[in-house]
Amino acid sequence: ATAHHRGDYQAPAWWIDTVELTFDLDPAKTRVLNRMRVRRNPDVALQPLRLDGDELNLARVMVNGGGTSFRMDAGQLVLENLPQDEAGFDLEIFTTCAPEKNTALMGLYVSQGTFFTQCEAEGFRRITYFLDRPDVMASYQVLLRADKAAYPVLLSNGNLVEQGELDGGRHFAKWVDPHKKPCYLFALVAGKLVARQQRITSRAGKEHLLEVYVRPGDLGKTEHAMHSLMASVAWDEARFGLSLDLERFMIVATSDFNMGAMENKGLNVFNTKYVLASQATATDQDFSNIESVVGHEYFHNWTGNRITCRDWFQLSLKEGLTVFRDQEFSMDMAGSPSARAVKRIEDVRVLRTMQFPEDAGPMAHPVRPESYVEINNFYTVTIYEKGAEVVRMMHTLVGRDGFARGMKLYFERHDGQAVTCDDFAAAIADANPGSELATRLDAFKRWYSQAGTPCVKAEGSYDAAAQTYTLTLSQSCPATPHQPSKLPFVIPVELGLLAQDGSALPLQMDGETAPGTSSRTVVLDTASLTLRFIGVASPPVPSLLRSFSAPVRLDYAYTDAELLTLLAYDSDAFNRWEAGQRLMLRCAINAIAGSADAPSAGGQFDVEIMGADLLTALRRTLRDPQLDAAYKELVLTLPSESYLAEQLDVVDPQRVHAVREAMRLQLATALQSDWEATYEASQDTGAYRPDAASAGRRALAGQSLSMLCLAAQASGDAVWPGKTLQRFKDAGNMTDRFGALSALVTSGHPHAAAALARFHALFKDDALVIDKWFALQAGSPDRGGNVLPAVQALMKHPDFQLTNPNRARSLIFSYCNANPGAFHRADGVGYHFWVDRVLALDAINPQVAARLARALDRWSKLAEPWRSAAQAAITQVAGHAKLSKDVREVVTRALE
Ligand code: DPP
Ligand code: ZN
Repeated sequence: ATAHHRGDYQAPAWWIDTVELTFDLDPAKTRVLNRMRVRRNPDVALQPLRLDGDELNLARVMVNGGGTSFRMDAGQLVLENLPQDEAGFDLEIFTTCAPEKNTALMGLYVSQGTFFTQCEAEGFRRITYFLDRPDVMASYQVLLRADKAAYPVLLSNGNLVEQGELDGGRHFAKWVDPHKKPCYLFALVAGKLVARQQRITSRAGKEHLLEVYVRPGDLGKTEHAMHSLMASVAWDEARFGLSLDLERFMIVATSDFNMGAMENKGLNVFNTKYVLASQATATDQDFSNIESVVGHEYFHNWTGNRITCRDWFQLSLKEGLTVFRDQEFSMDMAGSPSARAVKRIEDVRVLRTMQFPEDAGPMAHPVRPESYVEINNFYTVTIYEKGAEVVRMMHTLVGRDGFARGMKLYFERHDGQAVTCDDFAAAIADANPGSELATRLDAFKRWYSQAGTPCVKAEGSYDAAAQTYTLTLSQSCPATPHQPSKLPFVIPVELGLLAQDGSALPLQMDGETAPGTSSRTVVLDTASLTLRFIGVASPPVPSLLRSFSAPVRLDYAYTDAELLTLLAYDSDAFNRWEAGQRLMLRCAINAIAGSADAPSAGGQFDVEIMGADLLTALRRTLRDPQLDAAYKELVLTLPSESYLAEQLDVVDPQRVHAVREAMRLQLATALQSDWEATYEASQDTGAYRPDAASAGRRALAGQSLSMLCLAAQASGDAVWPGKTLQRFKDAGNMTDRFGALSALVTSGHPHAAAALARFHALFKDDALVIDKWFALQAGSPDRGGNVLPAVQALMKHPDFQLTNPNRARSLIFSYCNANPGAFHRADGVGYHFWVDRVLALDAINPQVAARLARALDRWSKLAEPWRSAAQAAITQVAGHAKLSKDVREVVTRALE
C-alpha cells in the first residue's frame, strides 16, 4: 500500500459541478445511475480524468450521451480525450453494488433491514465512481426508489421535493440539497423508521423542522437527543452567531456504525449509543455523551460542512475546532464554574490517558499529519483532542471576544470553500492584530506540524531579603517518528502564586508599578524564560498551568507539603484536582519502584502506599460542604493504570495493577466511615434528571458504594454488599442500577454473578444495555487471571456478535484496549487472544480491526516477559498475508 504525502497536494484537474444520483435499492444488488456535469479545471495542466472506485461493478460509461473508451488503473476509472471547453460535459456512470455483503460499513450497507451510508473519509467511491476528495464540491439531486413495504422511509440530504408511487409496490422520493458539498457528506437512509419531530423558530425568525429517526419502539428514547439538538441550534446562534442553514435537519440512528456519528449535510447518521436514552436504560454518562455528540455533529454544519477541508491532512481543521466547540457547549450547558471545571478535568483526563500515549508511541503524528497510508487510521485523539487544545490555546491567546472576531473573519473569507489549517490560524490571527497569537503566528503553528508532547520544566527560587520570587520555565519535546528534533512551541502558561497559608498572592512582575490580579497567562515561546515576581513577602507555592492552559507535561519538583497546600486551597479548580493526582501518582510510583514489598505476579501489597497526610487531605475533600459532588468524585479517583504506566520508563503491567488495586483498597478501608456518610448524604430525592448537579451526586454515591463493597470484601462484612444488591434491585434509573452492579462486580463479591444474570434477564432486548453488560465483565479488575476466561466464555454467548462494532468493542476492546491489568498476562495468553481477534475482525471490518490493532502500541516500554511476547504477537499479525491496509499500517509502524 502506498503512502500519501501532504506536500503532494495538487488541485483537481477536473471539477464536478452537479451530481444526479438514481438509486434502485436492493440489498443484494443496488443499481446506481450517476449523471455528472464535469468541467476541466483551467488552472491545472491537462490530465486524464481519474475517478475513484472500490468494490463496484461497472456496467456503463457515457460521455454526452454516447459511448466512450475508458481504462481501469489501480482501481481507478480513467477517461481520456474528454471535451475541454468551459461548459463541460455530461458523464454518466452506471454501477451496481451489494449492500448486504458490505460488512466494512463504509459506503452503502444494510443494518437490520435498513439501508445506511457512511462516506467519510473515502466511502463514496464504494457507491459510485467519483473524484472522492473533499475539495471537489458539487450540487446533489438524489432519486431513491425502493419497495414501499420494506422501505417506507426514504431520506437523503437537503429538501424532499417530490415523492410518489411506482409499479410493483415500489415508491420513490426525490431530494435536492441546496448547498454544494464534498461527496464525503453525502448520505441516504431507507427503511422502516419513525421520527420524533420538532418545529423551531430560530433567532433570525426562520422556521426549521428537526427530526430524530429511529426504529419503531425506540421513539420513547429520543427526547434527550431532540432536546440536545434544540440546545445546540440555540447555542451556536448565541455564542457564534451561526444559524441553521437548512429547512430540515435530520438525525437517524443505526446500531451498526463504525464511529460515534457522522455530520452528513442535513442528514446526520448516528450510532444508537449517541441517540437513545431513557432513565431506565441510559446512565448519566450516556446522557452527557449524547448531548456532546449531538452538539458536535450539529456544529460541523458550519465548521466542516460550510467550510470543509482541502485534503484529509487538514482533518483537524474541522475536528479540532468542532471538538473545541462541543467542549464549550457542554461547559455552557453545565452552568456553574465548578461544573465547567469538572468538564475540563474530564476532557484533560481523556487527553492525558489517550493522546499523550499516542504522541509518545509509534503512531505519533502531528495535528496536521505529513503522511498516511489509510486515512481512517488518522481519526485519532491527536487530530480530535489535541487539535481541540490547539484551538483552545488560540482562544486563550486572543481572548473570548477576539476568538469570536476570528471566527467571523474565517467565515467571511472561506464560506463555501475547502481550506487548510493555515487558513484557519490566519483568520484568527488577522482578526486580532498585535495579539499574542498574531505576533508569533509562525511559531505557534508548530503545534500543527510537530508531533510529541512538550515538557515544561519549572524551577523557582525565593529571595527572602529582596522579597522576590524567580521562576524559570524551560521547554523540550521528545523525538517522534521522523522528527528527531523540535523547535520551541508557543505555550501559554496560566499561573498564580499561593502564600503558605493558601491565600492567593497578587502578582507583580519586575518593572510593573503595582500588583495585579492573582492569576495571569505568560507565553513561553523560547527554550527558556525567566520571570521575576516582586513584593513577595514569604516563599510562595506556584500554581502552574492553571486550567491546563497547554497540552504539555509540567515538571516541577513540588514538595508533598506544597501539593497539600494546593489541594486544600488553590482557587484554580483544575490545579486543586491536579495536586491530588500528583500526590497519588507519587505514592504509586514509589510503590512500583520500591523493593520486594510486593510480589509482581498479581499478589497483594500489605504496605500502606498512601501516607496519613494524603489520606487526611482526601478525607477533608470528601467532607468539604463547599465542594460539588462531581468534583469530589474526580479528586477521589486514582490515576488510571495507563496514566501510571506512561510515567514509567519500563512498565511491569502486573505491578502497576497490583499497586493501584492496593491503593483502591487503602482508600476504601481508611476512609470507610467517610464513604458511608458520603453515600447517605448523596441520595437523590425527587424525579430523575440528568443535569450536571444530580449526575454528580449519583457519581459520588456510586463511587462510595464501590469503595464500601471493596472494604467489605477485605473485612468480610456483609452489610454493604447486601445494601448494594438491594439498591441494584430497587434502582429507579440506570446510573444507580449500573453503579450498584459495578460495585459488586469490581469488588469481586459473590453477589455479582446473580446480579449479572438478573441484569441480563431484565435488559436482554436492549442492545445498548447488553453492551454495558459485556463491557463491565471484560473491564473488571483482574484477580489472578480471571478476566480472560470470562471474556472467552462471553465470546460464545448467544448475544455476542463480532460483526456489530458496538458489541465487538464492548467485549473485545474493553478487555484488550481498556483493561491493562487483565490483558498483559505474564503467560502471554492475552496477546494470543488479541492476535486472533485482530485477524478475525480484519476480514469483516478493517476500520474496527485497526483500532483493536493499536492495543499494543506501547509494547516497547513493557518489561520482560511482556515486551518479547507483545512483539511476537504484533509480528504474527504483520506476517499474515491478507491484511487490510488499515491494520497493515498500524502493525508496520508499531514494529518500525
Ligand atoms: N463523524 C466523525 C465526527 O463527527 C467524523 N467526521 O467526528
Ligand atoms: Zn467530528
